[in-house]
Amino acid sequence: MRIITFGTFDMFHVGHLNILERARSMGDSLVVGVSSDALNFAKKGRYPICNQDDRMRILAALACVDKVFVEESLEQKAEYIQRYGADCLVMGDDWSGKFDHLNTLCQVQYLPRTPAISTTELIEVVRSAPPR
Ligand code: C2G
Repeated sequence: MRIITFGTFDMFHVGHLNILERARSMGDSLVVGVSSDALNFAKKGRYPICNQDDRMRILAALACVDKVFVEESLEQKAEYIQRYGADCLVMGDDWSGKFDHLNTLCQVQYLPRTPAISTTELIEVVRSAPPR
């Protein structure tokens, strides 16, 4: 069973690792679509802290990840699922219901997010740290 998931994975943290390890444990291989810098800019009006090449290198180095590719558009998930022969799409439950229409192509599973950690909070913590 081949699992596919998508994300930005900026400032890689344990919430990211948890969902990737859980996704991998649901099948035999895990393919990860990493959202491009341009996609992030279009969606959030800012670039990620870490660029897409670095984000992809970090993901590719993980034992639970078998393949990494660039996600150029949020609307191309059906194409990516078919291109990589995925049997199951896994996303965190902040995306709950958003990809249900893809269940004609593969299973769609939403896993609970890891509480109390996010890239946004990490950026806030670093920003508000007093100067040494
Ligand atoms: N995540 C999690 N727990 C957290 C933070 C994130 O389980 N505390 C999960 C998210 O639910 C997501 C994955 O980690 O499934 C990647 O999160 P982000 O980098 O925030 O990805 P996002 O910008 O939501 O994805 O097609 C989706 C796009 O690529 C954007």
